[in-house]
Amino acid sequence: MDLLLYYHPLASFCHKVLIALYEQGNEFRGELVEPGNPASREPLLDIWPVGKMPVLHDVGRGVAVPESSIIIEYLDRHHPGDAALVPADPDIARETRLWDRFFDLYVQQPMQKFVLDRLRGEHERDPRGVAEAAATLDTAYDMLEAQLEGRAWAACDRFTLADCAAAPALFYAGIVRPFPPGHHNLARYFERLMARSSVRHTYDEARPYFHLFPYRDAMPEHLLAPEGR
Ligand SMILES: N[C@@H](CCC(=O)N[C@@H](CS)C(=O)NCC(=O)O)C(=O)O
Repeated sequence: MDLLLYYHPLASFCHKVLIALYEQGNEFRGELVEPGNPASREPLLDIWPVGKMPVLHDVGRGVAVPESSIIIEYLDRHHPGDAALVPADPDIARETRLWDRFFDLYVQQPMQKFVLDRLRGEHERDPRGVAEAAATLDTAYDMLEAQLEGRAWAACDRFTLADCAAAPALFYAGIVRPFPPGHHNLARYFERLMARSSVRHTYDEARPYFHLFPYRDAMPEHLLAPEGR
């Protein structure tokens, strides 16, 4: 198997790349990195000492690629599927990259603030930082409600890198900070994402690990046990 992915099945930035791999139909081998198991982290740290997942190792080409967006761009170029996840048109590609950045920086990162804060001891918590993260998410939800007016997907008329970033960002963000009730475009977009087969596959694999998620108590039933399965 030429493609190895250092990952954890519960990690949202890993979900982003898994969704891309499933969209493209790429075969790969997952190398499990467990945060509490230093030995499992060593190969990842050798490649990328900051220790963040995911990292892709393309054994055939002898290339290691960190950072989820860069990995997806790399796969698009060297192991593409039928439809490019970064469209060829330069203006549409720019929009795609913009919304990819948006989901990583203004949805995933504030969501991570909530999650990491809950993992800390009582005396190490940062209520002000969490309140700032909540305000960022509220602004992001408002911006998305406007952006998604009359659109099926985040950046253009088809599924792209931006939607790979959106699915895991909104999956966990919607649990720690539920979408406002009147945000129907956002709610319908999230439903469309969750119905996509690459996304369903990713969460079917993550589901056995949900008990490790510190907001497990706040997860809605339909995410824990989707209808019909
Ligand atoms: N900018 C990075 C962010 C990656 C990231 O934050 N990964 C988290 C998992 S979702 C991680 O590795 N956490 C473990 C750690 O920080 O030790 C990307 O896009 O890949």
